[in-house]
Amino acid sequence: MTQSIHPLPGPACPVSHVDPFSDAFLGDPYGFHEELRDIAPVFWLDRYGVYGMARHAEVQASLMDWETFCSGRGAGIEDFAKVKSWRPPSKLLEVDPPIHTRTRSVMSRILSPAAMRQVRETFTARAEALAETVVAKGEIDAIKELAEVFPLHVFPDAVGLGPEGRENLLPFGNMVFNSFGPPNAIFQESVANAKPVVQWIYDQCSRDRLRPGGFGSQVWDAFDAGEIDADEAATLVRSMLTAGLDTTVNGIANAIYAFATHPDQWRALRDDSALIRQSFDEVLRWESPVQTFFRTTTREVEVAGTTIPEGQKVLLFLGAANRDNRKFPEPERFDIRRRPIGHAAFGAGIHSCVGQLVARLEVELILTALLKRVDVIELAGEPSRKLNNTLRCIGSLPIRFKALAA
Ligand code: OVM
Repeated sequence: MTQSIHPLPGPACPVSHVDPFSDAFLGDPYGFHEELRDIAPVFWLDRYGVYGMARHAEVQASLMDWETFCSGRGAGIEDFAKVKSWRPPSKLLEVDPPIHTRTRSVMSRILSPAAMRQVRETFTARAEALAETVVAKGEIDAIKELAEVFPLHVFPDAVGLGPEGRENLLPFGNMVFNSFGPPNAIFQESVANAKPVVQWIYDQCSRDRLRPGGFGSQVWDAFDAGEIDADEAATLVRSMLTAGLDTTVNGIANAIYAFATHPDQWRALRDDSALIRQSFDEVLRWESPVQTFFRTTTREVEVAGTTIPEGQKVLLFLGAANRDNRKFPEPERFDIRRRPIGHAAFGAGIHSCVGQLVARLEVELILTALLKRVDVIELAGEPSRKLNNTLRCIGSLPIRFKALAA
């Protein structure tokens, strides 16, 4: 029994005792998601004293209503109005307009379609070379040898980092994504020995470390132009280094996992490569790399009949919204012909993923390069999970490629 009607004067909605940051939940969230969606449009998670929403309609509506469901009090479980953040808050993820409007416009210009056209050739060459290597090997761990390798090669180069120290990027992202949840063992483990990692990340954000012309250097150009101050510039570079790696690693990993476990879908992609791009949206819907984010209410608000007071943390289950059968028929089915318009994997509204064109480009190029060479992708062993308070991660993914006849 995980559900009861809370006695007054508690929250005016059903209560769940589920812990969305427990090993059991994070290891296999989908049964819990169904339970949470079915409780009510809005529920109270008494383990943490926060509200939650897991149906697509309410998650989407809350993401769109940034004036009521703000980000400036943190996108994690902690309310910045009550406790100081462990790191200086993001100038992008954890701010509201008008600051957000300014920083966001700088970032979306740097990560625009025109910018993608500039990096496309380099990214393509690397995707092709990597596909050549892994298909020749035949059997690989698709995490260590593919999903981590590609973003860690192309993205830091595009940002303009030097060659040293890149091994700090994934541990840092892993830690930040854990920090949006409670300080549980998963989080504690990821912050152990973090000091040098954090220091390295902060060092890379200063102008003199960044190759002229790269994405990072272009952030500093916006400082020169007077659009942002120096603190904002450094922190926006930090956003790129935080949000740009672990997310795309798991996006690629989840794509490989989806196709390896659905051979008919790989065949469908081989038959019609025009489906490549939309197939990534289906991967994102089916296994969303970013599973949850918090918002904080700026006023009393009524949602689907429940009154939520001002100053409440609300946990939005993006991954659960993406498997809501009220929105997506047969949501458990991975089907690349589905057009999952309106999935919440990149969020929605003013905070929707500003780096999504990079993610889309990376996955498109990897799938294209593999598609040219691979007849069948299959599991070569049991994948293992890596638990993270926010991200849906795969720890190891043994994969066998059967090459196309030359
Ligand atoms: C940031 C940031 C960090 C993590 C995630 C994210 C998904 C942004 O520092 O701006 O967006």
